[in-house]
Amino acid sequence: MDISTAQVGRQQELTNRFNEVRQLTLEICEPLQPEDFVVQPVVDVSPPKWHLAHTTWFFEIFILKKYVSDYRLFDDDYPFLFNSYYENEGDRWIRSERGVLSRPWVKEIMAYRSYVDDSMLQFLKTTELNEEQLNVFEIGLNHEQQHQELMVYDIKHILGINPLFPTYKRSNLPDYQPNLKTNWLRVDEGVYEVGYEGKDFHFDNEEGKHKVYLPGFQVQDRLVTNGEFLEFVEDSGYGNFNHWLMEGHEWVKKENIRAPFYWIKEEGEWFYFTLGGKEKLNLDEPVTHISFYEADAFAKWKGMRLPTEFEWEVACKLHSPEIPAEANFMDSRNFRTMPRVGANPQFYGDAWEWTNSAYLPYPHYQKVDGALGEYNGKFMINQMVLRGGSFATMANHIRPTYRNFFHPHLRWHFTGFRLAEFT
Ligand code: AVJ
Ligand code: FE
Repeated sequence: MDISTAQVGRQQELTNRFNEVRQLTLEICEPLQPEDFVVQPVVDVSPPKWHLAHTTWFFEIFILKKYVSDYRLFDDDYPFLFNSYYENEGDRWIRSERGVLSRPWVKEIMAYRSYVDDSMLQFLKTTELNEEQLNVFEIGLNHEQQHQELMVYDIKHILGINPLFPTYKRSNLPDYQPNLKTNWLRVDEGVYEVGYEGKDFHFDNEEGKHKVYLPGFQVQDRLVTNGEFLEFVEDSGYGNFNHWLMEGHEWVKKENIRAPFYWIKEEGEWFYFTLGGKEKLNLDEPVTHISFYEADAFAKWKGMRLPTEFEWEVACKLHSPEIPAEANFMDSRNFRTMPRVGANPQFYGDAWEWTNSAYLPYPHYQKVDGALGEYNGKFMINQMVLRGGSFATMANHIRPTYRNFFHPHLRWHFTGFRLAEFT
């Protein structure tokens, strides 16, 4: 079948983006050794090998199997291994045991990727995609970008619990002039609009522009730093139950938490594990690897609070509608948080910001029928919303309306926060 001239350009662009996204996943794995691909230190971490296959399975099941009539699965057993959580797609291997599978080995999974890549490119070259197919294609690309970020969290965890503190990739901080002055960004009391509106790609959970009432408030124009968080640590912040939500306090006691994840105290000096190995704690960088509970306790210790996801979005759209050039995303391959430089507010990149909002559906949220309806909607309970992206997010993946979500106790991902207060 021929592709109409009107759509040739669009499909060529999709082909280029598909190649770019698939390639970046491999680039992220380049520094890894064979053994790194297999381990799963905790249930939240997936072996890099699993991510390589699961992102491939996604295209195979939701595009090739569905829309290419003579398509043959690469391996009939793979869907059982690489389906993550889609009940509509049938039985699957248990999540907590992903790290016990030495087979299929990495080379077989690379062959799986090539096979699916070839089939996808063939499909794009020979078939005019309809609206539904174009949309699923975009979801597949954005899904792989989410997994690229998850792979960086997981690789850091795999290396970071190793007493040898192996280096993923050296990345020396360039000479920098940090701007640690806090400006407070004000937003007047009023009714504002939040949620996605437009024609570009977005996830279903950010859809449905709607009005919210916000009392007058102000937020910091940058993330809280390691230096500031250290003051909380040294002021016995973890030990004073007055700062903590009960769930958080119970978590601190049960897990014996005394500092952000990856912080190490040796002979009175603070170090932390970075993707560049073990380093002296840099006080100027945004703090990361803190749970929602820790962010919330810090805010209470300061006599302040975390912004809600709506306050965050409105402040971002008002004070930083464009992504500034210095934003620290995966694009620059820093693989670390960076001190804030320059005078622009810091809303994008570095670390995802915990907000004081539960992850709930927006008004009129409708999950689509079938497996893809399971993508975001079924997680709308007991998780908190995070905004803004991290140094492992690609700039073309983020928007002011983008809603990430995680359970409040988790901190192996790149989390941070800013403070807010009513005016
Ligand atoms: C949006 C990051 C919470 O980790 O499960 C990956 C992303 N969704 N595959 C997750 C996702 C489907 C999701 N988060
Ligand atoms: Fe997934």
